[in-house]
Amino acid sequence: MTKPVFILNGPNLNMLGTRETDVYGSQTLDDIADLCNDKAKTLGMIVDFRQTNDEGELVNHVQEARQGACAIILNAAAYTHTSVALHDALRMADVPIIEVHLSNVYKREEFRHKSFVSPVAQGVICGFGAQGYELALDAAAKLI
Ligand code: CA2
Repeated sequence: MTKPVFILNGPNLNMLGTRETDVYGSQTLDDIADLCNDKAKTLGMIVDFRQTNDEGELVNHVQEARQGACAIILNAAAYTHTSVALHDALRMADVPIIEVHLSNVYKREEFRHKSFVSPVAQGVICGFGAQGYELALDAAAKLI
């Protein structure tokens, strides 16, 4: 059976659409999950869409992807900028990794310019809002 693409979302992304809509857009995370499922169908892919506020759980999801996924699309949110544990897990993942951010982190505070994900990612998509997830699925389809 074909393995799914894991789409992993980090802390506070469950709050999307409720505040800071000027930065992150008005779509909820459920809306983005629907968008990803629709896009995946057009590409003949299956998506396993997850969100956690817990760093350890995010690491567990990345470890699970090693056997259980064909690629990882990752918006690690704030853990992008802080997590060596996540970086180490991603180094071991052995599947293509595409980093996504809704906002253009390079137009924002300097602490958002550092990513522990980018050095182990195939590529980075940021600043295109929810569409970034669709672009990442296009990229994943080409990579696998
Ligand atoms: O732009 C992105 O996708 C980010 O990964 C979002 C993170 C931020 O820490 C990264 O620097 C860039 C924050 C996600 C928090 O989401 C919220 C949603 C609604 C209200 C408040 C925060």
